[in-house]
Amino acid sequence: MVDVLLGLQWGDEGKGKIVDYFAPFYDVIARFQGGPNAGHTLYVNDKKVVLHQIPSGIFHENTTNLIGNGVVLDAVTLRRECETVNSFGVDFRKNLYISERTHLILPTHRALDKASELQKGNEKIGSTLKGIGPAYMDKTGRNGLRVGDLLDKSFTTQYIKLRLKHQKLLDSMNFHEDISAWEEEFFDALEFMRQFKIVNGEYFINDKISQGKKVLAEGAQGSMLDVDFGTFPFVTSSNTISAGVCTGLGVAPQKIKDVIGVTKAYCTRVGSGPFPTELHDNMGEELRRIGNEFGATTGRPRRCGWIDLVALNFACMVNGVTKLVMTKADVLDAFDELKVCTSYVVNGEKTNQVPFQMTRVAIEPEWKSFKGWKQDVTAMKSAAELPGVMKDYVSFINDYLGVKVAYISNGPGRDQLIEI
Ligand code: 2SA
Ligand code: MG
Repeated sequence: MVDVLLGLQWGDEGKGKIVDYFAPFYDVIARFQGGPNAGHTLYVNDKKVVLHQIPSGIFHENTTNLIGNGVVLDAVTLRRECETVNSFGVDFRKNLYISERTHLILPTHRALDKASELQKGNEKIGSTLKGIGPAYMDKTGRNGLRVGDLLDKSFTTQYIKLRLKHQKLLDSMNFHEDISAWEEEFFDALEFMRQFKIVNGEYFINDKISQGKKVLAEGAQGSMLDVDFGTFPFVTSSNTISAGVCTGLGVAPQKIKDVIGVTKAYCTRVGSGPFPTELHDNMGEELRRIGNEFGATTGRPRRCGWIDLVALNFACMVNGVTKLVMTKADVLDAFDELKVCTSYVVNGEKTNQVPFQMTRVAIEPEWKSFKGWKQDVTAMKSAAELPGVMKDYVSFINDYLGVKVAYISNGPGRDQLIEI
């Protein structure tokens, strides 16, 4: 069977730590979408590591890691990550597999990403500029190159053809950048990739499932960044929700059992786009400071606000969430008052639904207030120790969503996770 672990907000829910915690209970960890735009932070021997493309099970000796077909892969970033993993004494060659159907991000995809954002000006998406959008465009536009193509002698010809096409596009956008250094690094990295186990991912994973192995599909970004269900156009270019597991790995829906949804105890967003519960005051700054809310890939300050139950409820619905994990609860330790958004007033009308577009309407959140617990929870080990006020906060969220918070994370460490 396959369980899914994914983010329910705009990414950065702390998925990396949670996957790392659950990894020993699974035989295979698989990434099904996204690419180097992701930043999953783990602590290994108390040292911080940020993974972008390698599944978060890599530091567990007996875990197989698969980069699925739904991912867009940057060979240069992958190579760097492999070197990082190596520096921890882990041989990435042993447990890392890549689907031959995985699309490659080319140097010109990165250039196109930049050009597109420049062209958008004030309306820019706030992309991580890793070439994600253009690479997925070439996939759906039926032009992209895949990892399996590397093994074909026509690869370089195909590459040159596609680069030429991109170059014309860049010229028409009046965007000029010398990509020769990038290209050199790219070709070196492709050579490096030859030592990987490139597999037919869909047979690989289905064989594992038939053998009774347990698979965890590791989501990247968050549900509100899903290309179909997120705050379009301020989204990423993949299906981040649980449905993406089927297309991104080649597993049938009946094979999916638990969908573990991760949410922060509050809410953040990096990049542009609607964020109804964003705080523009001191409170928002306090959340950023205490929660250390800066992008793991780009270092950008994250926008901060209170938890949004309207959006979370929507995310639970489209994902079929069976269990919730609440992260960074300790960040709220010092606050006198906490708020949760229980409905929106959209153009004067109250609703509990996420509107189809959120940029051309005025959205006012309606709040329920809670007293803060004003207690350091970071050393607590069991549900019984948690402050009563925190239990009230969580139980309100459980009732609203109709799904239970099964774990609360009370710090960045591996051992700071309390089962409820
Ligand atoms: P892209 O790069 O084209 O997919 O960007 C499109 C939008 O998706 C957002 N996005 C993210 N949001 C949160 N976290 C992400 N990963 C990194 C992290 C981001 C970072 O873990 O911190 O370091 O800045 C991620 N990746 C993409 C992005 O902000 C755009 O709004
Ligand atoms: Mg992240």
